[in-house]
Amino acid sequence: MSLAGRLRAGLRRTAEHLTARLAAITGAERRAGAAPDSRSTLAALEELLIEADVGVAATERIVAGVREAAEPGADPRELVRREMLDILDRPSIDAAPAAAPRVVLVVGVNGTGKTTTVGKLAHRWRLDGEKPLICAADTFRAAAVPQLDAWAGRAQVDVIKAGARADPAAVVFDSVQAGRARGCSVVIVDTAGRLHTRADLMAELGKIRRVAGRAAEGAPHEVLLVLDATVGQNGLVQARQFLDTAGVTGVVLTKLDGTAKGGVAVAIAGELEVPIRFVGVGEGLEDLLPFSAVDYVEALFGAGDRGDGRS
Ligand SMILES: Nc1nc2c(ncn2[C@@H]2O[C@H](COP(=O)(O)OP(=O)(O)OP(=O)(O)O)[C@@H](O)[C@H]2O)c(=O)[nH]1
Ligand SMILES: [Mg+2]
Repeated sequence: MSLAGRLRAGLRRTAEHLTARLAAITGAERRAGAAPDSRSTLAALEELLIEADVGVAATERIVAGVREAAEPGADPRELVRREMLDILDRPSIDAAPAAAPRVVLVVGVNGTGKTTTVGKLAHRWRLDGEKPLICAADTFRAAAVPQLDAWAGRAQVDVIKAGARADPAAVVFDSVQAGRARGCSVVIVDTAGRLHTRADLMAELGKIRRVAGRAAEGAPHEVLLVLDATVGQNGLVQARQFLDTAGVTGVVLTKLDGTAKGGVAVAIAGELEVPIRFVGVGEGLEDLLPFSAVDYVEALFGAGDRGDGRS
């Protein structure tokens, strides 16, 4: 299946919810002879977007855009799609090329999909011709290392690990050195889940960052915050804490399959200063896709469906 096809499959529940509701609004308003910028249409649209976890700020922006852009006969679906694309399509930040290995830290609250994402990233980057090395810096949870080992096996990538309860920062230091010695292009660090409200655990991330910086200049070169899409808006609260203390440079939005909350990507893009880098659409090795605003919006609204009023 193509990347776009896999994304479409992953976003199916959100897309079905959005398009069915939008079609219902459009149909009802048309029958009532209302314009796309009528008060009742805009109110219904606002309610729908909030329900789809688009968030208050992004919803207000979209509704305002629809109000301004609406011409007689315009299809609200097309207007919403245009506004969403506008919010989602942000310039990607190209990190300065780092001396190998570059260090990518994967962080987030418990159970969001960090370890799974590390495995999927290693696989993707290896297929891209890179030489990844995985660092097992979750020394907190006993089952973490075997789980990561299994992923590394699937991705055919080596893992550097330490004993239980070892200092995660020390494992990161060793991994970066091992990565350099083995000629690896990237070291991907799996960290333990931590609640954004735990100051001590957040401080530990600060230490990992500092120690990584001592092992390689400019490290960590990328800090990916893994957010669980099924958590919806609460993910934004977590994100702000991690942004402030962990130096997050990008978001991975996981578990889009099986949720109707895929609109949360729009809230994230609208409200956080960092880009969405990847999206997770399943539990398999191949189920991590680079984020593309155009593909995302097409998957939400159905490519080629220009909203001709039929539904
Ligand atoms: N459906 C689906 N499940 C996912 C996705 N990503 C991760 N998961 C599942 O989410 C669960 C938790 O994943 P982990 O990778 O262990 O999460 P974690 O953040 O490492 O968890 P902790 O280390 O305990 O904080 C697992 O059952 C994964 O299979 C995804 O994109 N889609
Ligand atoms: Mg984990």
